Amino acid sequence: MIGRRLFLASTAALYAAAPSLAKAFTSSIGGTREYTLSIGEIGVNFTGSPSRALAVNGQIPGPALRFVDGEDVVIHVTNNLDVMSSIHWHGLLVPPEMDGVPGISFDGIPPGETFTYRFPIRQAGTYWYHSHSAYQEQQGVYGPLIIEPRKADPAPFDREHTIILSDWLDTDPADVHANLKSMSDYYNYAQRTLGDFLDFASDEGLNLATNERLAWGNMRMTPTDLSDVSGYTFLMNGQTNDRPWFGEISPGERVRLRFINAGAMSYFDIRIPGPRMTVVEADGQAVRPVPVDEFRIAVAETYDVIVEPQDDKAYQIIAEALDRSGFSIGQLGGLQGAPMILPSPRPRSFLSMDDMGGDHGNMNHGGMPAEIQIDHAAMGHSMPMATEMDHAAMGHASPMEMAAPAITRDNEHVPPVDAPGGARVLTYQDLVALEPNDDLRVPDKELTMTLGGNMERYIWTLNGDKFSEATPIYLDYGQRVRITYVNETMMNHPMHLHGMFVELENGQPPETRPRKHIVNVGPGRRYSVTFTADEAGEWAFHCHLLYHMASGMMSKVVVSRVNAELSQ
Ligand SMILES: *[C@@H]1O[C@H](CO)[C@@H](O)[C@H](O)[C@H]1NC(C)=O
Ligand SMILES: CC(=O)N[C@H]1CO[C@H](CO)[C@@H](O)[C@@H]1O
Ligand SMILES: [Cu+2]
Repeated sequence: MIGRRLFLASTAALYAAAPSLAKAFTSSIGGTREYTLSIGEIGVNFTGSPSRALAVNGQIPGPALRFVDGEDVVIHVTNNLDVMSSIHWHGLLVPPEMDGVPGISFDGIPPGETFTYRFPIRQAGTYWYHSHSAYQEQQGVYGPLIIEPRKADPAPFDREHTIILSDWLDTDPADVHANLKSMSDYYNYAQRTLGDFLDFASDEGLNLATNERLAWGNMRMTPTDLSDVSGYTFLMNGQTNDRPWFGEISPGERVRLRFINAGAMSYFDIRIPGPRMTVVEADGQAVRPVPVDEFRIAVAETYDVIVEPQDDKAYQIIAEALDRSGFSIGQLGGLQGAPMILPSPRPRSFLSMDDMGGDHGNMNHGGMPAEIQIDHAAMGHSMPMATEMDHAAMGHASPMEMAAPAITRDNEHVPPVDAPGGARVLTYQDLVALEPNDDLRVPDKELTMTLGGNMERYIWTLNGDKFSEATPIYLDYGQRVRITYVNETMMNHPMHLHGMFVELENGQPPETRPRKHIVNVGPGRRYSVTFTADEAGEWAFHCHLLYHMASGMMSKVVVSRVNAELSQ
């Protein structure tokens, strides 16, 4: 067993373990690893009707790029489109001019031209890359990027698979965005009105306070606004459920699964009925192992888990969209193509005011998270469809499937719950950095970022401004900074600061706060992060929901050794 573990015995063994990289791999000479990528258009058929997509080296996802910590990187990216393009290395610590954001890092890659990225690798873990131009990420320009540590991996494994999830629409994303702007609930198929919700709440005896009703009204949103774009086909490693992705394993192996959410707008709840998953890495950073039955992956996050399936059979990897509009299914082990029973959708959850942080205890009866409770209520009364589906599930799903209860809730500031059925769901509070943080200074600069929006007009803002109108945020080099996100909307926003990791204030002592590149800020919540502004340059700072970013939810952070006074 030990002999087969990928302890980084040699880079040759490492690269042999990932066959798909042959295509992009050029050479590694004297500690420099070189890749050649090209962005072009391809034909696809994800939905049963042919459509056009954009791809890296002719494939979706693009080729897996693999590096070893400490290597120098040279990546030539050729743009074969007739519009500007770019590649951003998501989660990588790079010089600002190599970060790949047009208008901030560089001018972009013009049609027919090649841009060569050069930077040293100074980290390890699971990351990814994607276009930062227009809607190209939604159209297929993304791929995994894996960096092996120089020393033994803190979470050793016998075999690994990278699982990159994404969401696909045949509709041109520019049309999707135009539709969102003209009628924001166009894509919200399960639309309910505020009135419906209040009727439902009163039928259920939920005692909504007057100010709570006002809050719903002020947000101009309905309780089912879980996601604003729906109708997606979900992909796992570029494959649909008709021909699910297959990962080979042998019973008893320690298998590392590197999950990447490359979706433009979709969050997924991930479970593997059978073996318990142990989370060992979040956003590329090693964490103290956390055993879970399920975890939610926000847009652009990555999580590595270890599973040790004991039986020689087919296991299902189930990634269920947060809005319950569909799944992406994969197969782990067994005979490839073994017939699978598809899971039944779990009930859609209402957003409750409890999800919005703050003390709304009057909705919480019986000590259960309110959302779960509302789910049960919904199954009984006002969601006959869901009830039917659930009875169907009870009748036909495999015992494994039944083991996973319908639990949906936000992933922060909620105590870890052993949900009905004993399922354990990962929360941000469970994340503990394996390597201690070295800067323990108290922040000397405090920023509040208000996440705002108007769903009726589909405008999304940071501190009330659209990107085009926003003043950059100026930080002193070396400064300790706290950002408090205040979410005044009913949507999740996966906030992404380029260039630096931030430490989540998740209840851990400062030394062991987890470092992340994405911070999911739940509907109506407040969440603080701390970081050291130790990467000089101009950095993009935005919500990673593609249509939110494209609608203005973006800003620029400037870290410099001078000019701290400009920030006021
Ligand atoms: C697209 O896929 C569907 C279903 O798999 C198939 O019936 C159809 O022929 C395909 N179309 C093309 C043009 O390949
Ligand atoms: C809609 C809503 O509840 N928004 C809240 C967001 O968070 C801030 C600060 O906690 C509250 O003041 C808002 O009311
Ligand atoms: Cu957003």
